Parts: sequence; C-alpha cells; structure tokens
Amino acid sequence: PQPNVHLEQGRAIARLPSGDSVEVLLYGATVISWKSNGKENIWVSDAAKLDGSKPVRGGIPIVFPCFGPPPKDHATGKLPQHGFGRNSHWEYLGSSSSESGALAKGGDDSIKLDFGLSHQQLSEDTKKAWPYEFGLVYSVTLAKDGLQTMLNVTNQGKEAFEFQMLLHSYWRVDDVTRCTVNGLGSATYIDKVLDAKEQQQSTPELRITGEVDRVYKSIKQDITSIVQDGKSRLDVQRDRIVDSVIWNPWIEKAKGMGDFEPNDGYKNMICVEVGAVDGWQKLEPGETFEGGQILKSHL
Ligand code: TA6
Repeated sequence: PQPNVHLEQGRAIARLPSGDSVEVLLYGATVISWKSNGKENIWVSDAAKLDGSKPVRGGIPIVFPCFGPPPKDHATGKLPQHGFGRNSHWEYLGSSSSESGALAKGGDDSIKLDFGLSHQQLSEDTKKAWPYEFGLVYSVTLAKDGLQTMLNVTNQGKEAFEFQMLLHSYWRVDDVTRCTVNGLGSATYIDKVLDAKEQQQSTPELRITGEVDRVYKSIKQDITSIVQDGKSRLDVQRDRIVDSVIWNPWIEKAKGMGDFEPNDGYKNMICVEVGAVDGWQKLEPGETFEGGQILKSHL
C-alpha cells in the first residue's frame, strides 16, 4: 500500500505502510502526534485547546517571528509571547511522497506535508503589529522511525525584517526523572530559572531534577539526545540552526498553567526545542531562510 494522507477536523493525517503516522493541526501547523512503531513520541496536555482558541499546550508549536516576550523597542514589540506562528490558521499546501531525501533510507518511503502562512492570512491586528510581507512554508516529512520539520521563511516585501524562530517541541517520556539530555556538554547557555546569566555546561549530560529553562546558544554538536534509563529514546538534530531550549516546568509552573494537565504531566514530558533565538535573523527583500529539525525515534 502507498503512504496516505487525509484531512479531517482541521488536521492533516499522514500514515506510512509501516503504520507510522503524523498528525498536524492546521491551526498553528502544530504537529500534535507522531507515532513510530505504534508508540507516541509527542506530549500533548489533556487540557490542550485544539479548537484554535489558544496555542496548543504540547505538540510542536511554531515560534515565529519572536521567541519569548518580544523586546518593547523591537519591531516585534507589539506581538504576543512567541509571536503568531503557533496561533494562526495555516493553509494545507499538499503532500508528496518520495523515496529520497534526508530521511528515506533503504527504499523506505517518506511522505512530506506542506503548510503555508503569509502576511495576507494574518488578522488585521497582527498585520498592524508586525507589518512585513513574509511567506512561511512549513514542511513535515514522515519516514520510518523518523520525522523532519523544516521552516522556510521568505521576505516577500520591499523592506528588510528581523525574526527569530523556534520549534517548541514537547517530547513524551515515561519518567523525566529517569532521563538525561545528552549532547550539550560544554555548550553555553542562559539559565532563565536562575539569574539569566550566561553559563557553560560542565557535564556531558543534563539531568532533570526540578524546573529547567535554559537557552543554549551556538551549540557545536548538531545532535541532542533524550536518554531514558541509559537508552537513547529520541535524537534531535538541528538543521541549519544552532540554538536550543531545554524546558521542564516542574511542579509549581505546571500547576500554574490552566491548560497543563494532568498536574503531574511534567513527569512525562521534556521540551528539547531547536531554533535561531540568539539575536535576530535579518532577511533582505527576496531573501529566504530555512532551518529545522531531523528527528530519529528509538521507541
Ligand atoms: O521554551 C520555554 C519557554 O520560553 C518558557 O520560558 C515558557 O514560557 C514556555 O516557553 C511556554 O511558554 P507559553 O507561552 O507556551 O506558555
């Protein structure tokens, strides 16, 4: 049988002959499920809104054109935290299946879904808040045990603009206290839980024993792995981007989010996010930026 795609309830669902599948909500072009070998790789809160009333708590929200609360004196200053990518209605542009590309190995087929968002599709308020003519194409490619999500940004206007981008991925784990995040040894990071000072990680592994909110910059090694009980569970490879955020809200912050359920759900997730969030990417008219993640599941 061929890979297949179908649209239902405002989402695009792709399935491979192997049974691996991916589900993308058109709202925010948010990946809300990626199953490999019948097991779910993605964490989504039981109280996540999937009706477009607010960004999905979980999945892979697209952060664009700003990461975090935007600086007031910056062109993105009037946008909400993490920008508008994750709370806009994207267009499904279609699918293509292929036997080539970064993911399809050894003849396994892969299927690519494309989603689009441009200036014209934004609400009037958002257009006013950030009046630049941009075009986004987000590609989600499913292969056996693999997923690739890539954001392509084009400046379609006459003025240069600056942006940040980040794929705010919530990964599912059985027990975060039995996990380590590997591959960030000696990388430089800002610790948003402590005093937002720049630090250098001294250990090869990051253990999660409390709230973690770290912005790693210019990471040399392109693969960051989630390891549970000493066994690699998920490899996250940065593709043409070099920054990552590691986040776990832990007990208090999890309780403080109305759409984060169950309250102890922090034990079953870890955000390993890839992006370009250190400073700003500048796009001249007509220029394009592309960056994303290549994921390998060992579930
Ligand atoms: O990626 C980590 C982070 O920036 C945290 O500081 C926290 O704010 C998280 O994103 C969630 O943000 P949200 O706007 O989705 O509640």
